[in-house]
Amino acid sequence: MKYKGIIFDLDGVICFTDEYHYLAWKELGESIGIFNFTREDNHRLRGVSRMESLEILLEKSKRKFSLEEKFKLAEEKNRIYRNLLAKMSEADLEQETFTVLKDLKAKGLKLAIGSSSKNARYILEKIGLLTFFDAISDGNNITKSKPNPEVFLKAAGLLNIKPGDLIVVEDAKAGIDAAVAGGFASVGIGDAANYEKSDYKIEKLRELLDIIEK
Ligand code: B16
Ligand code: MG
Repeated sequence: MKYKGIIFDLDGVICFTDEYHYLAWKELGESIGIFNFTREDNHRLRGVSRMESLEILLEKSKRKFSLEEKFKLAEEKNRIYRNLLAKMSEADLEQETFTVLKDLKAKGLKLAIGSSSKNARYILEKIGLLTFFDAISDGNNITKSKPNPEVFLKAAGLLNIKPGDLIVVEDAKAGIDAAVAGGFASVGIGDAANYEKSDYKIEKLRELLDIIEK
C-alpha cells in the first residue's frame, strides 16, 4: 500500500456543520448591528479558526472592539453554535461515509481527525464516531491554525507515522496548504477539489480506496 494512514478534516469532509456556523455568526452579527452577513461571507470561514472567523465578521462593522470584547463575542458565538450542534445525531453521518471509513480501516490503514475546531470531539460524539478514530487532533491542541501544518503534524505524531506516509483529506484551501507545508500527500474534496495544490482531487470519499492502492 502506498500510504499507512489518512488524516481527515472534520467539517466539510466527514460531516457538515457550516450552516450552523453561519446561523451562529449571523445571530451574533445582528446583536452588534451587522445585518449583511451572507452565506457567501460564511464560505470564507471554512477551516479558519474561531478568532480569525470573528475578525472576518467584524470587517463588516465600523465599531472597534477591544480584545476582551472580542473574546466575549467569540464565546457567545460558540454558545449559539453549540446549541445548534446539540440537535445533531448519528443521522448527520452519511451511511456511505461510514462505510468508506470502515473499508479503509479494514485495509489496515490508521485513521485520524485533523480539525481546527475546538468542538471536534463534541461533534464526533454526536455523530457516533468519537471512539472510531485512532487519533484526534483538534483546535484544542494547537497554537497555530491552518494553513500552519501543526494540527496535522500533531495527528501524525499521535499515529506515530511520518507525514510522507500519510494522506490529508481537506475541503478548505487553507487545509490543503497546511498539508503541503507539513509534507503530507493532499486530497481535495468539495471546495478544495478545484485547488491546483491538491495532489489528488476527488468528488466522493470512496475514491480514497483507489488512491491508497496507487
Ligand atoms: P470552532 P474543520 C473548522 O473545522 C471549520 O471549518 C471552521 O469554519 C471553524 O471556524 C473552525 O473549525 C473552528 O471551529 O469554533 O468549533 O472551534 O473544517 O477544521 O474541521
Ligand atoms: Mg473543513
